[in-house]
Amino acid sequence: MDHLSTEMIFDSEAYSNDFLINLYKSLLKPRLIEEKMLILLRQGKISKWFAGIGQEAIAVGVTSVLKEDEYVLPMHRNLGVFTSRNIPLHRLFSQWQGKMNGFTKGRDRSFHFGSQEYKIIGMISHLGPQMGVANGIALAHKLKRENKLCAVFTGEGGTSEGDFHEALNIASVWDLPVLFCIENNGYGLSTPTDEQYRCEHLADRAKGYGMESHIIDGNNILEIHSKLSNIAKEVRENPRPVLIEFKTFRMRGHEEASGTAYVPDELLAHWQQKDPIVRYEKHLLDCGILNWDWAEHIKWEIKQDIEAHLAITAEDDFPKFIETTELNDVFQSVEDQLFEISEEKTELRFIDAISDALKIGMRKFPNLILMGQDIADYGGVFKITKGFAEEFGKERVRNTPICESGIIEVAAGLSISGMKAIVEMQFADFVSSGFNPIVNYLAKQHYRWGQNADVVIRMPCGAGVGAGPFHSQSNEAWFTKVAGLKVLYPSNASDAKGLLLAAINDPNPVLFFEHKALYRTQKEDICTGHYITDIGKANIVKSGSKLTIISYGAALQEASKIVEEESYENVEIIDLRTLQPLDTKTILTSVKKTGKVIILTEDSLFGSMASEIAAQISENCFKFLDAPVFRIGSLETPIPFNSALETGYLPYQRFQEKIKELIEY
Ligand SMILES: Cc1ncc(C[n+]2csc(CCOP(=O)(O)OP(=O)(O)O)c2C)c(N)n1
Repeated sequence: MDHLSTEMIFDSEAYSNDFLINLYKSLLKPRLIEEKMLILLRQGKISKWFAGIGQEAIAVGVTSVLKEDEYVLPMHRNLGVFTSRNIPLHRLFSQWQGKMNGFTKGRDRSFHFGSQEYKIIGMISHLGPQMGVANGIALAHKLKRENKLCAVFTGEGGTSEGDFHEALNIASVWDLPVLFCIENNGYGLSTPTDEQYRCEHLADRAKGYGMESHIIDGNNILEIHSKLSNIAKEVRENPRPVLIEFKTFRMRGHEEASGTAYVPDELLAHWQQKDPIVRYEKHLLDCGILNWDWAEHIKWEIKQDIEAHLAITAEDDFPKFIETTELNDVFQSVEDQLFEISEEKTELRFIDAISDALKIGMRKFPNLILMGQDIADYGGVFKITKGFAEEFGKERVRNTPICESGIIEVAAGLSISGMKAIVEMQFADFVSSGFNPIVNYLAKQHYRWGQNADVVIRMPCGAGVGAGPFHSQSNEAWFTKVAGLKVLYPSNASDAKGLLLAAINDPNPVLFFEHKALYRTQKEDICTGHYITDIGKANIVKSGSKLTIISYGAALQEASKIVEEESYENVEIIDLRTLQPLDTKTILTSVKKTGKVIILTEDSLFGSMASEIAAQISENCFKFLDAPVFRIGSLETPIPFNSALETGYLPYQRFQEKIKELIEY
């Protein structure tokens, strides 16, 4: 059917009257709630509203073909998903008003929440990540042999984001059971479809990903239900992704305040005639399945229900600000694990220690999945996972396409499904292509709605190996300032193993920095078997009372070498090991004792860990200081390739000069 035709044919013969009436009720509910919300918006009782009026059939129709224990990942116009899952309305109202009985304790607005109870995983504002997260959930279904699928929504605007393309590609390569549902409603904010994409139908894109697709009239609830029921059944039996483009229209402004002045009147008038509820209601009336009095009664009942639930919400409390509660909810608490610490030791290089930790983690947690480029048979570019595919199988040791964002989103989805994930960045530099899901999805999830993100991201990083601007960065400070991420950066083989095992054990998102120059230069006798190095605890490598050196990673080793070579005595050296959460106590105690401090980082100085630590010392140790706080870092340039340039870029020459100056100060 031409999607601009107003003709709408309902084929209701296959359905019982009860089913058809229930579907009518399910369609009406979000419409009547929205009409009420528009009134509350004008009264200033809710702050924003993204209307889905005219698009209800899609959310209601998609949810109606899913089983109750199958996840659905809706967007900002999909109230029908929430009402179809029978969430008590007062909880939704509380959520929208920022009250305690919502789903986020007033921490996030509108539909930005998830609920394991109702198997709904709500969006983050950035739209696209939803699709990759759906892949993770679907992957968990596949790995657990559950014969389930999940459905995820996007607008046509969201399909222009890289996340869409990465998600479809991954889903196709991995045969993941996901229904990708595009609601093509004509406009992305004010942008019409011809400024958004150039293919005739978005469904046509599926071919490029080797995927099945369908175009469905998004305003015809029965067409949606009948076509999707069949597709869903087939996908459960034969897991694979399917792209569905629903043709529909956004009848109101992007959000209420923005209006529809840019939409031609005739277009609105045309789609008004295709209203999914009015047309379906007319069909039921024409067939004698419904009569006017009954229809009016149904509407009255729903309105009564809405009012009753609004009254409950009126009694609900707004959150009170309690600093410790806010801070404590950023991370899920970590359960202590009991290990049999082995007395036995064996010499391992830094790189082998990491490999050992990964292997132990994989053996201990059968629900742990490794993902990364070339990590399976090839063993990764540093060969850290060599032999893993044979021992653990390729379902758990997964080669990925080159799509950092999409894979980190998969990791988020696995965690939502109760699994654990480690993602290997081929080089830490490439994390910039996966930045959004780390800082906005993984980091904020526990604070927002109490769901942990059990993901470790391994980051082979660092300069000094002649690898130039894109294979050498020490980019830990990109992440240390994001609440909700733990950041680890070991300097030796023993800590590398213990911290990586701690990261695997920790149910929160952890960035694990591995300096490449340490891989084969650091080796020591370390405990065999399972042990943990506590996250958040610095290590005093050398005690002294004259001066404190604070560093981490490869820079720590360089600092120690210089102290030894120059025979500096009575110097205290602190290895931070964990950058976030920072062991401030150890730092301040040392500086109060020595009165002199120099902080060395391989990162360039501006906005670095060194700068943050210097600020904390100035604020807390002012009275104890006998000299200015010295910060030494790399130059404020990209990292050069040529070795003379790289040596000049790195901070060690300047460190040697500055430490002398500080000793003599
Ligand atoms: C990454 C990102 N860029 C921009 C925005 C601002 N924004 C929010 S919704 C929206 C339009 C989305 O259009 P579409 O995906 O078609 O969904 P619709 O609103 O039409 O349902 C825009 C531009 C955003 N939330 N996230």
